[in-house]
Amino acid sequence: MNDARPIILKLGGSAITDKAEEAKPRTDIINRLAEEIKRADLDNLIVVHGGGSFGHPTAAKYGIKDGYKEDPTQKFGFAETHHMMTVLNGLVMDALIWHEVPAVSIAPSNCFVTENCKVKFFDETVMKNMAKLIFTPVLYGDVVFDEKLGFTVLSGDQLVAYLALKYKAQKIVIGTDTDGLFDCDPKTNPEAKPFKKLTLKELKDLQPKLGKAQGTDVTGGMAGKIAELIPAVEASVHVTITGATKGLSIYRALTDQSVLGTEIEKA
Ligand code: IP8
Repeated sequence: MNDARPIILKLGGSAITDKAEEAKPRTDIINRLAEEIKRADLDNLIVVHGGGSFGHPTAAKYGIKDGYKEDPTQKFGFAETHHMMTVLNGLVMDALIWHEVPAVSIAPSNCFVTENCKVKFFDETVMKNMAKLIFTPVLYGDVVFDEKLGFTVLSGDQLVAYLALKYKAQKIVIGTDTDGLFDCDPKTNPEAKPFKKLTLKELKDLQPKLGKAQGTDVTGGMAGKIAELIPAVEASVHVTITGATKGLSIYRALTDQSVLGTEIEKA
């Protein structure tokens, strides 16, 4: 029986896929991340990954985020977006299984329902049984049914915050394609300065100024992602945002070692 409060790891779509090209995985990075997860050897880990160049372009093409507009092609778009996510999830699962992590994927479209884009219902039966037997659940940003909109996109970040609140997470680790949050885009501005530590208030002040994502992003880029995380920070969950594309930052953050990145705490 595992009663430990979980550690929630988000693998950002910008880290595990190349957002400049549709449906392009970064398999070398996915493999290295699986190795880091194995090395961390945690029995209370929940992994959530983003959509990157698999989920976002298809969701954008069919306008899935804003709901069902009685356009029958959208139904195919919903199915295709979910399928694209299962393909990316398959690659993440391949790497985790290859590294002998007891990881099992949970499709959010099968157990979450939203209302106006916010989680309204979650069937946690499978998740609870996984926790009892110490499996590593792997969820991902997905299309979901929505009681007001028909359907929408549920971001990995909303899932992370929801699960962190529900299961009183010890901490959240977010792996992205930059070493934390910066005062401007470090990919286009070499003068960009990293934020080493942020309080909830500082994060709230910063959130509207954060940049849009490179490539298509139906869930609002970094500003949207941070907005989703704020409820978890409000509930005193510690958040580390660090680089997942190189080095051992994910392993180090999961095992409470210092990393290059941004630490976010309520106060
Ligand atoms: O990349 C979005 O998840 P995110 C998933 O965590 C889809 O925002 C289907 C676009």
